[in-house]
Amino acid sequence: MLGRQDRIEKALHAALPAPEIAPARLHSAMRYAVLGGGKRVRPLLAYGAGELARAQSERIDCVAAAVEMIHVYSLVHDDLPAMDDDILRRGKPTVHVEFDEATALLVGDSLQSLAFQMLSEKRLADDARRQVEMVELLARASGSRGMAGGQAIDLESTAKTLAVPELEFMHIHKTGALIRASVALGARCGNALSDAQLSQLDHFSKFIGLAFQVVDDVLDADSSTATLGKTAGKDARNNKPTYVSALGIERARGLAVELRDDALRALDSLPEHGGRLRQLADFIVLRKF
Ligand code: GRG
Repeated sequence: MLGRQDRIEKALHAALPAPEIAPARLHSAMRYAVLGGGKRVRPLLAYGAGELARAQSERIDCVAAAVEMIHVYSLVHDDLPAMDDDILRRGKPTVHVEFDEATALLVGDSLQSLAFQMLSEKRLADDARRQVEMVELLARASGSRGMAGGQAIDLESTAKTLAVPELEFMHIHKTGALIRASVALGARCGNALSDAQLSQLDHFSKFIGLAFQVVDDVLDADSSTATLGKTAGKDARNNKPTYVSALGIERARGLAVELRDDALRALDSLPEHGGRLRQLADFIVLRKF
């Protein structure tokens, strides 16, 4: 039996059009962006939640691939000159550097469409209405009231000082919404969790999503480009408000641990006390890249 990491790679491989299929350059660029890199945190969260809900692995595969595609689309667009203007991602030249800007735009667009195709072409929930809810959930998490909206706030906040509640609002949208959706979608592939347990899972994902961002800010401030596989120290150079600029690095580190502990408490009433999600929470806070 394949482990979760292998299942994710296999599902992504299978879902992406082969590089020789026309338009070959676009398909090659999509595969370049998605395959061979990335921690796959969102797919792993979907597996963790799906396993608690006793979902069939084939169903979780589709959700896991869908959330990773939305994530990669956001990275490819974020790296463009019009946004964060970066040349390195996952240890490789960014898509617009390796290909060109127009191709990078189309890669993002196509990955976003493919994510929704993954959520709708096979049966992922016993109840068809629940599957439509899943499609809606990912649409809301990705759009202007979710990730894209958070990115808009981020772009507007350059050179501003944000207080911690304002930073929280930005990141609940920009980074948190997709992390929350990954857990919610995984859980909805199965039937074993009650509404109360789903709501505990949602609490977990909200807090671990914020912890993820706090750690991202700390790593940007105190890691090297080689370790991160993306340009380090950009937040300070670009005058971006972060948890490190608001709190200092030590308090930001402490906040990440507090958020992780809050997230873990929400798992206590779940089967196996949250199973793999506990280890993922630790990975998110203790990671070095
Ligand atoms: C362009 C619509 C649009 C949104 C962009 C998520 C995002 C919004 C931009 C990414 C830039 C960024 C540094 C966000 C902060 C946290 C984050 C999402 C980091 C990257 O995620 P990881 O660490 O990356 O999971 P890997 O490469 O491991 O998948």
